[in-house]
This record gives sequence, structure tokens and C-alpha cells, in this order.
Amino acid sequence: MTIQWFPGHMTSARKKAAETMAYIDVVVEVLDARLPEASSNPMIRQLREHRQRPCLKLLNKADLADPAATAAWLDWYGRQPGVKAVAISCKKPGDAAKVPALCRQLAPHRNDNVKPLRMLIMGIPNVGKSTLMNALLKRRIAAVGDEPAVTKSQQSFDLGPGMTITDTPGLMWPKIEHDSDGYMLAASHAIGRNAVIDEEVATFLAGILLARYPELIAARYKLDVANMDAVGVVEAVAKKRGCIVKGRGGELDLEKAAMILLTDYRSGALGRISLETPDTRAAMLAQPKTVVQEAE
Ligand SMILES: Nc1nc2c(ncn2[C@@H]2O[C@H](COP(=O)(O)OP(=O)(O)OP(=O)(O)O)[C@@H](O)[C@H]2O)c(=O)[nH]1
Ligand SMILES: [Mg+2]
Repeated sequence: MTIQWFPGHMTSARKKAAETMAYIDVVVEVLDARLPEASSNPMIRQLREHRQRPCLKLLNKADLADPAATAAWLDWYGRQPGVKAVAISCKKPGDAAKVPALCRQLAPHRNDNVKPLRMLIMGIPNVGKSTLMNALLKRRIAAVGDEPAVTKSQQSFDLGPGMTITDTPGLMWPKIEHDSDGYMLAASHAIGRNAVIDEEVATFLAGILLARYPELIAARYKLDVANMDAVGVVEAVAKKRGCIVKGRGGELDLEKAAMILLTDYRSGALGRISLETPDTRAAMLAQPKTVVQEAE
């Protein structure tokens, strides 16, 4: 399955972001710490490289991510030229307040009221851009919510003396190259429900959990996961939680079980989970691409 999700408003959001890029100093790219590279939008990189704008990468929602994986990612980003990356949780008081000083280091010449430091918050949907802006402004200016495309238009604010901040709508790119990226984005609710089949996404998630966090599924659902495969996990959750389709002789409601698994991952109820690490990503990229043979 290939997951695509590019609602109409994103074309105008991209155009507006390209215009704004001309008169800002630093791009604050918000990523999901649980899937930092899968949540990096190549279009954002192109836009900022076109204008040669420095970038601070924020691995946000670090409170939900596996701390060991986050440490590995910070080490990995630390070895990339021209990138500054930090892990934060916008929900933790004080974390967001570190951001302006980090941006200042990237644009030291923008340092007074005549030349204020202009920061542009960018990223894919649902990574916490508006939560970051609200935390910086210490006011609930922008609407936030655990679903993609909450913010529909750009908003700029003065942030104390000599600084401005702009929030933008989440931007997706038209073609997600790797299916596993699509699944990770769907599991984390960066792309909308209409684009995905929850059962397939939950099965993908169950596969990662079995491989890397089996003890978390065992603890949450009181399951013996030895010898279980990913589909088996979704079925077992359905049985444990009594998910039955009404009037169909006891048939399991796998869609309902899928939503339980996804909701528990999204809220952190399952524990601290990262969907990718530098090693799993390198292994994924090293795999040969499946070429679909066209019938002659
Ligand atoms: N646990 C946790 N949740 C967070 C964090 N930052 C944001 N969230 C939650 O993530 C969800 C999305 O946050 P938003 O700020 O609306 O995300 P956004 O990037 O502005 O999303 P769009 O406007 O749709 O592009 C909300 O439910 C937030 O409460 C964080 O650091 N930790
Ligand atoms: Mg928003």
C-alpha cells in the first residue's frame, strides 16, 4: 500500500511558506522525536536551502520517545554538517524557552529592535508547532489538537524585544517514497484518517512493538507475545478488550482493536516508544526498492 495525503490547502500553504522564507532568519523545523527522519519533509529542506536559511531541528515530543533512541538520533544529527538538533518536549515547562537562544546562535547578526531575530516554525502536521508557539508566547494563541491540519494559516507575533515568531500550517509532501514512512506518519497521526487504513497501520505498529518493545505490549494488554506475529497482536488485543462485531457470531472487531493500539501509542499509554532509530533507518534505506513489473 502506498499512503498519500496532500489536501488542497497544502499547495497554498507551501506557496505562502516559500514567500515567508524570504524575510525570516532561522527555520525552526519541528520533528516528531519518535520518527525524526520519517517526519522530515524534503520540501521544507528544499525551501530553506533555496534561501540558505539556517535550521534548528527540534525533536519534539521527546517525553513520548524512547530516550536511548533519542540519544542515538542526537548523536547522528550531531555528525551531519550544518545541522543543529535538540530534543525537547513542548509540554514540559521551560523546554520551549530554550529555543530563542539556540536560534540566536544561528543568526547572531540579528540582535536588536532594528534587526529583530525572525523565526519561522515549520514541520509536518501534528508535530507540535502551535504548541511550541503557545509555549513561547506563554498564551494560548493558536489552536492545538491531536489530529493533522489543525492550523490552516500563518500567524506571526512579537516575542519580547527584538524577536518575532511565525507559526505555519503543517506541510506534507506529495509523494512519500518509502511505505514504512507512510505507516509511521499515519501511526503518529501526521496524516489524516481518510488516507489510511487503521488496521494496516496498527499491524505495522504491532510489528515494530514486537521487534523492539515486546515487554510493553505484554504489560499493557497482559499478553504472552512469544510466537505471536503482528496480526496476532491485533487479534489478541481484540479478544482481551472484547472487540466483537455485533450480530456476526462473535467475529472480532479488528478495526476497533487497531484504534485501541494506535490510541495507546499516540497518548504514551503503551510507554516510551520510538518507531525508528538511526540503525533501523539505515537498514531500511539499504534495502533494494521493490520494482513493480508492468505486464507487457
Ligand atoms: N506528549 C506531547 N504531546 C505534545 C507535545 N507537543 C505537542 N503535543 C501534542 O501534539 C498534538 C499536536 O499539537 P499541535 O501544536 O496542534 O501540532 P501542530 O504541529 O501545530 O499541528 P498542525 O497545526 O495540525 O500542523 C496536540 O495534542 C499537542 O498537545 C509534546 O512535546 N509532548
Ligand atoms: Mg498547528
